[in-house]
Amino acid sequence: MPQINLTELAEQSFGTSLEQLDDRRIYKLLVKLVQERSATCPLNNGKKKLYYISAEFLIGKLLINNMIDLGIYDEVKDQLTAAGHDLNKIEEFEVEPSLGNGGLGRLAACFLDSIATLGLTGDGVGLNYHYGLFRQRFVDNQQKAVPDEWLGEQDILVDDDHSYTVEFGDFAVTSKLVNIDVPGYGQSTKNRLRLFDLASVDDGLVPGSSIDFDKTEIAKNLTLFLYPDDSDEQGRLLRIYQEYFMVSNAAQLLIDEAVERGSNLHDLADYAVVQINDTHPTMVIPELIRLLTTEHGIEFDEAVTIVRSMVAYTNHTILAEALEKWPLASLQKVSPAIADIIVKLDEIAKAEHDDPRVAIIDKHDTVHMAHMDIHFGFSINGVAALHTKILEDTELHPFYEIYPEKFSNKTNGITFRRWVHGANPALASLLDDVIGTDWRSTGDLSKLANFADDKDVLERLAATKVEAKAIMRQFMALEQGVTIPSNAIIDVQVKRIHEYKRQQMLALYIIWKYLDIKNGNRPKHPVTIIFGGKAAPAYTIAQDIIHLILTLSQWIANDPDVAPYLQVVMIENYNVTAAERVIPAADISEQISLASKEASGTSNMKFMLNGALTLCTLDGANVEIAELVGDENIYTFGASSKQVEQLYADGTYNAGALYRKPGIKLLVDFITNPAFMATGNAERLQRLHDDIKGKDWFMALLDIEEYIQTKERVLADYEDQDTWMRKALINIANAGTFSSDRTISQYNDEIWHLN
Ligand code: C3B
Repeated sequence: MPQINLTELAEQSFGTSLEQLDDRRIYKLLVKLVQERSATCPLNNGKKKLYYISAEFLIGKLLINNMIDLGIYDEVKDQLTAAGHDLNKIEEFEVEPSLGNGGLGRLAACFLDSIATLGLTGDGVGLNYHYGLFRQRFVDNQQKAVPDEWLGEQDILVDDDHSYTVEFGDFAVTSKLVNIDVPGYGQSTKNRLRLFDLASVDDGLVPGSSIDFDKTEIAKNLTLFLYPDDSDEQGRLLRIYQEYFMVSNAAQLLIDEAVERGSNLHDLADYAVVQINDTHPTMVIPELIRLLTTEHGIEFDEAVTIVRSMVAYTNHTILAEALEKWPLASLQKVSPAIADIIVKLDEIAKAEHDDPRVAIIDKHDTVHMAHMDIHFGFSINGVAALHTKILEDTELHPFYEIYPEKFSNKTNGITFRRWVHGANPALASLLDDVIGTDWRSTGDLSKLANFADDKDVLERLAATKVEAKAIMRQFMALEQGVTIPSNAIIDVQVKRIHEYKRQQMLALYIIWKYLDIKNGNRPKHPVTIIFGGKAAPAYTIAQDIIHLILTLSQWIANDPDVAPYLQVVMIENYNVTAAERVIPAADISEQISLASKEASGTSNMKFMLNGALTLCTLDGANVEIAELVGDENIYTFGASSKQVEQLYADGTYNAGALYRKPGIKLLVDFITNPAFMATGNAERLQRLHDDIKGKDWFMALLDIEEYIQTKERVLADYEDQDTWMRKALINIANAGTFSSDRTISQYNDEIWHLN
């Protein structure tokens, strides 16, 4: 690759010196540079190709990431710095794509990066949502969801001339395809993210400020939003239409490309493997069978055999709400042909296994999508050791008895290119200095452990935290006008808002801490508790939790006795960009889900990698983090997943009894104390209060006391900075396991078998 000379490029493109160029034009210059470099990379072109189909790809901004992967980042950064420019400011001109929601989508994005980095032939396939999930605004301390208009200004989509017809029950639509290049780190080749769109889409269906739209106009609305509201029948149907549209396009593309590479379709499994990311893409199974039989003349039985050897499924949750079940009648409406094939697959499964627990179609004519994946895929994996064990022993046990060989664990991972190299340059260069640069491609950070008692290294590590905090504080000041004290302990919980993740438990801790400070117990360092996350618009209690957090934030900020010591901040419209600013700055990583409910978590890995200490229940991948770093370098608390499962099984959990303990009642009742309620929305606060007191389905009150004690221990430990930084260093040194390169190698060696 030719060397970069930004000075020359500035002169050529704009006739001015690099020093004189404004940030917007530098941004344009860099976009063009990356596009040109990326365009010259040939596609990976192995015989067998992976199709990673996912409803979400939470890819984040791409400019810096792509410069890293193309190997020009350091050079560009140095030249810009020398000319007096700041890459962070330049990046502000990039719009973050809105193609994902949470961990599932971010995982898919990390995986694409690692697949390309390992030189494997594999594309992501999804949809091009014009207004994304939604953009989160805070109005009157409540979440307001507005359309996220990211498409207008993006520079990353490249048109592709593939276009397909997708036939629904009573009409057909035409697709168009756009691609996003995915270069691999240290590779001269690339893969792509393929995003299907609707040729007849009509953006005008969405009125500027609201995410409501006519859900019946399928031929116009199919690719407007990710996860459109499914609280009514029309919304549920729309989701099925979207899913079928996504997989029909994916299957047609896969077959076309396999034929191009020489497949006669009887040998399709030698040319393609499909990873089904959660149940949303499940209909790819009947769709591939349909295409092979009706369009390509293959017998039904053979088509089933082919598909059975090329489709694998990842389960990302045990929450019933996310394990999709659709009424057969709805599937019939969307695609009678697909519904017919599902009925046949159900008959085959029933003939093979006469057990209603594993039926695809149950006695209410409901189709269990995950069941289809397991019977007709060759692999099913969970995303952390504990999660996979729960699938095998409990949630999917009847399937495990039938197909033990199909089950495996693939603990999630994160790409270090984005989450250290890009997000935390100070830490990246410290690592380079101390252990050499190999970690960037191997993910091996273990040598850092040799420096656990090296005072100089520990001091430099502490300095990287100070630097990351300064960047985060600047970001929060700019974006939200919040001033965060430079000496504050940064305590962070960022993730989708959900009762099982228990943001409400952290809110109860905040109330406890507030009262404690009111009682005169002033912390040595101020504590800033940062939340970030969106709540599904139809999920009322999650909205109520956001409201409680925002109301507490305001209440505390207005109390001069407490404000100097405690601050609550909620990031508006939390996304990948915000994550890149806040995670490197964190001292404490909050991973406090009810044990057994968080399949894995991936922010836990990002925090650990960036030197935050984890405060957690033994849930998801926290269990593996705890094993790696040892008890003295992590803070665990709370009921175990076994205890929790038992409580659910016995039906003996009694929120009311716990609520009546005086110490707990004080905290819960704070939510409805009249003065506090008067500053917020009484209906929301009352409903949340009543829910915690009377139901508390995710058992915040079970763990709250131990949580408070543990957190106080964490805060006290922070005061001994030498020991704290040593713990941070041990965490970083052990984070290598969670490189998504490791995860993807395992997927490839054990499931995909790409060469
Ligand atoms: C998430 C889970 O909640 C996380 O525990 C897990 O780390 C990630 O997936 C990735 O495996 N998840 C999600 O974001 N959306 C879903 N619908 C289901 C799971």
